[in-house]
Amino acid sequence: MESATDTIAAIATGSGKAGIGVVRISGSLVETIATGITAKALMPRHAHHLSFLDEHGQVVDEGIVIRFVAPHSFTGEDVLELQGHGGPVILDLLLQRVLQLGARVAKPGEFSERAFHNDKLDLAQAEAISDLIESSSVAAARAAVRSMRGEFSAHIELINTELVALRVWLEAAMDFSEEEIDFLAEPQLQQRAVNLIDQFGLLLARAEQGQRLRDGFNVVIAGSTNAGKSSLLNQLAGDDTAIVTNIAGTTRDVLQTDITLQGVPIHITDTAGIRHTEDVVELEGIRRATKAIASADHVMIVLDALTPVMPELPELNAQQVSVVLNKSDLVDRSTLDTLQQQFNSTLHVSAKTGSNMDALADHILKLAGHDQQIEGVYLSRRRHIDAIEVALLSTREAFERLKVNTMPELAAEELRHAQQALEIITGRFDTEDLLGEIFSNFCVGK
Ligand SMILES: Nc1nc2c(ncn2[C@@H]2O[C@H](COP(=O)(O)OP(=O)(O)OP(=O)(O)O)[C@@H](O)[C@H]2O)c(=O)[nH]1
Ligand SMILES: [Mg+2]
Repeated sequence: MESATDTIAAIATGSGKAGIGVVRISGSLVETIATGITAKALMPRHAHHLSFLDEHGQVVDEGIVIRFVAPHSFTGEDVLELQGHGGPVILDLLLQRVLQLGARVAKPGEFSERAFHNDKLDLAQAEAISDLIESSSVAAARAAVRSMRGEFSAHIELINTELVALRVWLEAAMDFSEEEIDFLAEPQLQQRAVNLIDQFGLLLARAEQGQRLRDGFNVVIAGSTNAGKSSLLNQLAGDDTAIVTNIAGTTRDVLQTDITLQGVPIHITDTAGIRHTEDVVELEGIRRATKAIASADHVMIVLDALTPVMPELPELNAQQVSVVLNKSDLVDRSTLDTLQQQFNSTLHVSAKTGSNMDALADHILKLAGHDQQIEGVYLSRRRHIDAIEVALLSTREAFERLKVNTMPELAAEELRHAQQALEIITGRFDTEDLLGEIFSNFCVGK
């Protein structure tokens, strides 16, 4: 295993040509490398405009050099930033020179991983850096910044502090009391229990909203042939992604397109129309459609308002399905109303005229659980939500036990369990096996 103090280097700016490119170096050899490249003594945290020299003293490039001295740097180690010209060849030359002076190429996310190990940021903050770089909408970027700056972690910490305080109180009460105590009879404790569950609710709402902004929502459009599924996909995407014809059975492949609605990435999948057929290609299309339906977050069944036929779909629960009537331009209002009732349809649209598409977008956002009213969203990952849910469940369990006054030691244990679940998010507890997976998904130089 490499020592944590070996020196790593990477081109920290994106590939391709740009005005400026940065080579970043972190580790114990920073001072040697800085001297080797600039032949100057560098004042920490000062921008020096200098020549970058190769091993023969020839100028490779010139630019700004900044040296950070441990622990006052991003990684918490000695760090050097060489800001040269942003061409791939020149940056590679500079990197090679740095490697020659003893550094090795950094692995993806290794700078952030070092920052985590040196307590410069916790795991949720480190993940937020990667999510900020990857964010696909303004809303996602804003939420990522919030998490990166530690607001998500601070909220977790607030809850954790209360969990610890409750545990301490409980343990002390158990130790010092001879007779049975009615824990929740303590009015103050009852209020604290309510507040804590409220805080959990707020944390979960903000994190779930953030997870949607990060991971998006998968909608599969399904229905009988010719209902207008591909036309609807095209309307939503605003282009001609899918082939549309009046021949039933046009779509055979599963076709996915990504759109963004109010900052939420929506992955929309168009599928082959479902009907009885002998056509081998079409049958394969229907098999693929069925597979896509099974893995969807939501299945939007499209019905042709003129000839509505409910397709035969695999078993799905009611929350996962909604019915949209298409071709509203072909039937009158009262027919639409009747059909809406008959098929329990949420809304009607016309993929041809574009009528009611705003309502469809709202409908999808609602299905995705997007709530514009939620403020202070934290960009989060599935693992965060899972951990919060586990912690909330344990906390509820603890209060239930106290309510019926059985085995307060088990309630204390539940609270400890809740605390540990939350600490997995910030990386304070038992995350060794997670770290490799998390940091390897970062880009190089971060
Ligand atoms: N009048 C009208 N025609 C529509 C509307 N939506 C789709 N169509 C027409 O209906 C026909 C079928 O449309 P598609 O989008 O290919 O239907 P589909 O459900 O994808 O069909 P398959 O891929 O065969 O399952 C085409 O001729 C479309 O132009 C609509 O809202 N109004
Ligand atoms: Mg189609």
